[in-house]
Amino acid sequence: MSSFPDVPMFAGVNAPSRIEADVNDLEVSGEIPREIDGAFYRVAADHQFPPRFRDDVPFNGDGLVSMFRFHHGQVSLKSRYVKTDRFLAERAAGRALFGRYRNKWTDDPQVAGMNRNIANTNVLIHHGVLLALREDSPPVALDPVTLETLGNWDFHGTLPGPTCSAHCKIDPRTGNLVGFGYAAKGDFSRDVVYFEVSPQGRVIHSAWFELPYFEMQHDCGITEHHICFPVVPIMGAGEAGLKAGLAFYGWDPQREIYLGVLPRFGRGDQIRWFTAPNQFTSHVMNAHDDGDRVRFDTCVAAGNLFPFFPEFGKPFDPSGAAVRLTRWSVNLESRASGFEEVETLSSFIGEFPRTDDRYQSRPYRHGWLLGFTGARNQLGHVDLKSGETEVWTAPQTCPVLEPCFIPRASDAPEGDGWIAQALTNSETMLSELNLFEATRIAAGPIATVKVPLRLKPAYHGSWAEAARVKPTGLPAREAT
Ligand code: V55
Ligand code: FE
Repeated sequence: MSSFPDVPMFAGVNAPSRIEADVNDLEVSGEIPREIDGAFYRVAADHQFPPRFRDDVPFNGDGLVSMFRFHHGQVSLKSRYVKTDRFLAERAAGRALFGRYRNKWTDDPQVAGMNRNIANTNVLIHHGVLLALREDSPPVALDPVTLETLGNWDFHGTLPGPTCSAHCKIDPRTGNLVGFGYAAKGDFSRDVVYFEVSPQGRVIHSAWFELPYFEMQHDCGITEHHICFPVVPIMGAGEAGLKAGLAFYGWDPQREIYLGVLPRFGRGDQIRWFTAPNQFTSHVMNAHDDGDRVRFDTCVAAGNLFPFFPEFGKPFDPSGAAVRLTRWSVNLESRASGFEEVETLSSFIGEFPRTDDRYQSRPYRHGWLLGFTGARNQLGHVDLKSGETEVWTAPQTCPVLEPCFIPRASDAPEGDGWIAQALTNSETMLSELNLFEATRIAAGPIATVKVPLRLKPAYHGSWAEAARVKPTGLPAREAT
């Protein structure tokens, strides 16, 4: 093995970890409530091999899934790489074969035409399989107990396009997985296909439409009756740009933005586009119907939050990076082309928004976010009823990671439960999982699970109660 390049993306708490671990009964300070029974899954981009290009973006690391399994007041840790086609090809070769982020022209010719998926952005259970998701590819299925890779997953042959968003939602009323794929007729195509996957794991409805322009369609919001698509100008380089060495995406600080609202189970030509001046959003907290209005809650900044996707040909401009939870309201009855109302819901500067996911698509009261200022060592809890935001500040100057809500019981009221939240302690360089009373985070963690290794910072994850942490019975893919 050669060494990883000496660049910030692989330095300090971001250094590669690459560890597939099985640690039974982790050490805990404080007490894990005995009622917590289930698994917190998360996925990090953790390069198996040094990249072929030292200036590549962090999104291009191999998906490494970890599971914190809670049972009877104890916690164990398991972590496994997603054994994608790409991971297995590189393992067999003993080196990186695939080149830059979403740029097949920078690959070793021996992998031409091969699936480039690295399954590194989100993990969630649906229809009894743990789906490792990445927006440029179909899902990869893992066993929820062993984390062994079962293979590429196309919902029993019903996935309508070549891609599936990492931010599929689970509708708490129906149990459907509500998803979409963009770049659905090839990279840089404006085509999107929205789909609903039943609890039986098959696509039961799909609808195609075109974006106003090609951009990174990273997330969506669902209401009971609509699916909403925020369109902001994280523009594509195009094939010629990729061949000329540009990054896949670049920010446009001028272009207008849109919110697309499509009736669920509707046709693509029923999408309604509302527009607003240039601004940035990436991750969606929640959305809900309110009579003729759709309320769409997302983290909004004046400018770009992706330092590695600056305006093409220019250095990153951090001046518009203050990001706040914001409600966009649109009126489906009016013929107006703009947003009806824009409301900042909290002054807390935060991203990676999460809810009590039993309240996705519904009116809701509680949300949690990560602090998104310099040190990134804060967690915020927004109470939309009282209008207050409480904040917990980590003792170390280290990036905290996306919070995840664990309900106290399946029928507990909204917000009654805990927040699980991982970080890497920058003094010990070991990771920890903190557990908070979800609506009393300022009081600090009630328990800290000590991880005897350093986990690479994850992107996204989810909670599954014990009844869903079951083996699939499907055979695992052979590792080479
Ligand atoms: C994001 C993450 C990705 C990606 C595109 O957080 C967008 C946003 C981890 O990969 O490919
Ligand atoms: Fe994301």
